[in-house]
Amino acid sequence: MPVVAIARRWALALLVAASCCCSLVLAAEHNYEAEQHFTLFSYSIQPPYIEENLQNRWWDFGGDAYMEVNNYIRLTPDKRSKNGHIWTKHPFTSNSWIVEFEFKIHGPSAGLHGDGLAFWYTKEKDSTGPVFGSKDKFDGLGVFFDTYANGRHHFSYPRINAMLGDGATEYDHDNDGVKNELGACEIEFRNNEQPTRARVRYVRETKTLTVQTNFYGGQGDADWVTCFVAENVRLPPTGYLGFSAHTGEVTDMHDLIQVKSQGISFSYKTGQTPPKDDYDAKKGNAQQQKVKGGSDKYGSSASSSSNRPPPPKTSSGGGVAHFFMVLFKLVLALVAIAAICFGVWKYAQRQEERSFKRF
Ligand SMILES: [Ca+2]
Repeated sequence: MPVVAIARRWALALLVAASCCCSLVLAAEHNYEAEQHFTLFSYSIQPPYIEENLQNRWWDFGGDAYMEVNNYIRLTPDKRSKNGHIWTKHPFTSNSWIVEFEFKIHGPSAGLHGDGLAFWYTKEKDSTGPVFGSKDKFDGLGVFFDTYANGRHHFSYPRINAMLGDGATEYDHDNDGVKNELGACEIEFRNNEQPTRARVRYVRETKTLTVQTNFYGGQGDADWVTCFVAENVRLPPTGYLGFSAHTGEVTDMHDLIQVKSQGISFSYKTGQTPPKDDYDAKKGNAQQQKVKGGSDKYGSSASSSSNRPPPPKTSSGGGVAHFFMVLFKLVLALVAIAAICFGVWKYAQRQEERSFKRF
């Protein structure tokens, strides 16, 4: 067989290998084939909010929160030093989930106003405290819709950011949580005519947290703007769902309009199984080691970090960043394969020229 024909076969084989590599890179991103969503009615709330007995069977209201039936749940009125919250009565047990909610933060002040509203997924609930009206040193996730800059920053407000609490680390109140933030974005969600919609999505299988907002009211993907995607986020296996808000010296009305929660289930590829979640086991070991070490109750920042899940990778606008990272890997693989093909082709060409010279 002529050398050129052999080279062509090699080049073809390498191209096939390249396309296989591309597929493997994409498949490695997930080990599931499809996802299904199902509504979790007992973790959702919408007008009129209460039943005939003037209670809600699934949610508890507390602090200064009150409701106007059919309109809103007002977590705080436009008055100083108020805080209010609502929490689910039962912990949320779905491994992976999406919580969509509508809220309005508004008030007459065009100058200073605050402080903001928080979304919670935590192991404990109902405790009033300094973090947007809820307790500090929380264990789980807080996503903050912050309207007042406590510190001085290069970015503007309103701003969304999030923190993964380990039950010991304090929220960085004076610096608006910047020290421990998972991700953030600056979005104008105050005094909008229409309620703002937000979506918090957690996929335990990939340990990915996504926060999005929607100002357009539509349900299409194009209507949702990604605030951030954080990877390697390890949440407690169960957590109460909650919302809280507070005012201090500055004020605003913080209204929650409705909450819709969905569970996510995955169909796995043949031979694939869901990854095991060892959140409590790992955390338990870390706590035992800490007790043996004789550190103080909350530990130093160093011991505290040993007790925490691994620090998540942050990517503001990470949906796009994640896409480009996959694209970059693919391009790199293709460039490598193309270089090998080019080398083989050049070699074959030289061999062919030599064989002509001989004759
Ligand atoms: Ca703040």
